Amino acid sequence: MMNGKTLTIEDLGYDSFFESSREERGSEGVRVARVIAQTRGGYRVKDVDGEYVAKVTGKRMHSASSREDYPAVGDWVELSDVSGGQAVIQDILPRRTVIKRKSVGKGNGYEGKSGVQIIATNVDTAFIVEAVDRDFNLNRIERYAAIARDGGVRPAVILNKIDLISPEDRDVKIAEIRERFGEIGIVTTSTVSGEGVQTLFESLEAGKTFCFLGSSGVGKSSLINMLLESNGIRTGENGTRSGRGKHVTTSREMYFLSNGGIVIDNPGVREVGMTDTETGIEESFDEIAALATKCRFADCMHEHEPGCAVLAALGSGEIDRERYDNYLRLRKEAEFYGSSAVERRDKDRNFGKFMKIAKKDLKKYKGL
Ligand SMILES: Nc1nc2c(ncn2[C@@H]2O[C@H](COP(=O)(O)OP(=O)(O)O)[C@@H](O)[C@H]2O)c(=O)[nH]1
Ligand SMILES: [Mg+2]
Ligand SMILES: [Zn+2]
Repeated sequence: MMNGKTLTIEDLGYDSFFESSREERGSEGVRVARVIAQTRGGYRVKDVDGEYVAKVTGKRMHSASSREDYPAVGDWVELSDVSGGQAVIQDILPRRTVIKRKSVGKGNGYEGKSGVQIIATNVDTAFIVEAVDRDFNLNRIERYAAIARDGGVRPAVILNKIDLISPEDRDVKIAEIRERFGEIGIVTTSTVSGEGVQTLFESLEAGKTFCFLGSSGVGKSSLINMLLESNGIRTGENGTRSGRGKHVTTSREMYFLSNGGIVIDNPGVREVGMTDTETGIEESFDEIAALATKCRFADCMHEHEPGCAVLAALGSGEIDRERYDNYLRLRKEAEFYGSSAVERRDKDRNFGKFMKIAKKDLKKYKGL
């Protein structure tokens, strides 16, 4: 595929990490493929020989205790019964990284109305796509950065739609991001002028997996369309070309670029909830975490405790009020999503719904 060469398993993102887990499991002989799309009815998986429509086994379905036990886009899975474009997923190889969130929107049965939703797995870098127009929001970038770091994934920022603002305003936005996030990678792009898309393309290293995160409408799919077309991207007056906006993402899907980069697109995410772990938050607020080590009490919540170094820094202006408020809000959200009874009940209910759909599919699919 790559420049006419034969497709190798490394082109799909496979490496020694997955090879060693196969060795450990003693399953080197078992056929593996990568999950490239999740649809209502099942999965699409790909190996060097082709693509297959795949379902999970009944046995696996019965032993699954949470949605995280199910395959997600990015997973390496072990297959059986590969024939006629169909296959059966027997197991998932251990994940190197997992990007997940608390789902708060309406799910499709696989996701549920609430509960953990896996966005993508085995991702190397998450690009947080943010548009520079009126929706630009540093707090949102912060949330996405937290869920990426939480899953062991390095975040970077794509500032898209820069055709809509002046170079001066763009520099202001870049400075704001720098101030909030320090050394994070930033690429500025426009799918209208083409500016920056080549730079983005070149940053997508062969055999590595990238995930585009961001609200609906920021331009994730437009960017991926442009990246797919590019063997060296043209710049300039292509604002009216028919390709723009032609593919609308309705499901998670993985794309293989001509330079070997692997990109996962995501359907619009209305709101980003936090997962129940707080490590991602702590890492996104390094300076607060650093101050917290100087608080008098080890379990200081930095709200009203005496001897609190965070409150002292707030008082002296060393950290700003907005950032402090944001920290508290994210933390509360994480606590809220972490363990409410209502949530667990909803999760069970939605999991039940998922099982019903899945079992119906299973009946339709002969030979299981
Ligand atoms: N002005 C401008 N519009 C863009 C740009 N990129 C995407 N759009 C438009 O933004 C809208 C949403 O784009 P889409 O790629 O579907 O966003 P997604 O929901 O993040 O996948 C579409 O109407 C695009 O044409 C850009 O760089 N500049
Ligand atoms: Mg899209
Ligand atoms: Zn404190």
